[in-house]
Amino acid sequence: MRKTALICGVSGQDGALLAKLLLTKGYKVVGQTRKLQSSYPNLMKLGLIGKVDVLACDLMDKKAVKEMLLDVEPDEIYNLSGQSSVGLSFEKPLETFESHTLPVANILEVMRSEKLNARFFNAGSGECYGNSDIAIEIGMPMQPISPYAMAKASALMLVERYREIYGVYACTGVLFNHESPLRGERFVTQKIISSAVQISKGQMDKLELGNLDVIRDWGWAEEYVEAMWLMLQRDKAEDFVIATGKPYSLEDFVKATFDALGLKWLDYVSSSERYMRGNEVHSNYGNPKALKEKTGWAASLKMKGVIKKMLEGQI
Ligand code: GDR
Repeated sequence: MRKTALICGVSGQDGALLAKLLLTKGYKVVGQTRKLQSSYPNLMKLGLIGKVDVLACDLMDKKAVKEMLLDVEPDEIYNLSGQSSVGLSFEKPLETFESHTLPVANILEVMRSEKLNARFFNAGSGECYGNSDIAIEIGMPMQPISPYAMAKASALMLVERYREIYGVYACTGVLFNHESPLRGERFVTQKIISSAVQISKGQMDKLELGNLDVIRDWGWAEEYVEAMWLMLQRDKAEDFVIATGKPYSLEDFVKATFDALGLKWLDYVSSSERYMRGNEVHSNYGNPKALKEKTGWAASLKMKGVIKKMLEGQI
């Protein structure tokens, strides 16, 4: 029997990449978006227009969520919706909080009350664990220091408790930074790649960034959506870290990008207060060992591989 997947937040980077993956696996893919739009750039770039059934639903509205779930009857639900920029969450704290917690609460509550026979994946974030000098694993204490991280931490706890108390099949993939050419320029990797390419073509001469000392774990988004799918194929719902396990500084990322284009980064890049955050997580990287043990998944592309692929997507 052909399975049906419902992807909440189908128009974003991960939503579009997951839709592509599930279509190749033979799923019927229904994609939720807040409002119907005249175009879906990410779906278009992946050649998915007409292949995904896009529907509009306000995930903050429990009644609308219930109608959608009863109508679509999904076997698998993936929640990739919400305001995903940590930086922007300092300017829009409440909107960010609601955008990550209410949809999860509504989906879980409908699954519980209607006894839905569906499996639920929620996109979590390594950012919830705050600053850590060691690789983050499930079970470590969460220390959210941004509005975004507080929202994601609350959603993770909702999933955990609904699983524990009500036996709902629900799990969180604690995702670390994962990139692709579908990334918007609000995120630092796309900003660096796009600026470095323009600098190499003589169309730009300076790049201003914030804190270059931060340590992050950058992987390839296409591989991360595979991990999401694998998590829902298990008999038991469990939370996992989805990461490469390799920490790099932002300066490493900048240098490797400029090196790949034959440029000296120090000639072009500066650090400015303008791009610093109200509260910054200095070091944040994950330990993907548990996921590898349970599903065989491991990230094959690490930072330099990610840069190479992003440059290929740009030039
Ligand atoms: P992040 O991604 O906050 O880690 O969240 P982002 O690319 O925005 O920032 C990464 C790090 O780079 C520093 N930085 C800058 N960031 C931006 N955007 N622009 C700059 O000019 C700049 N200069 C330095 C940031 O301060 C930060 O430390 C991403 C998102 O995908 C989340 O949704 C996801 O949950 C986490 O990754 C894991």
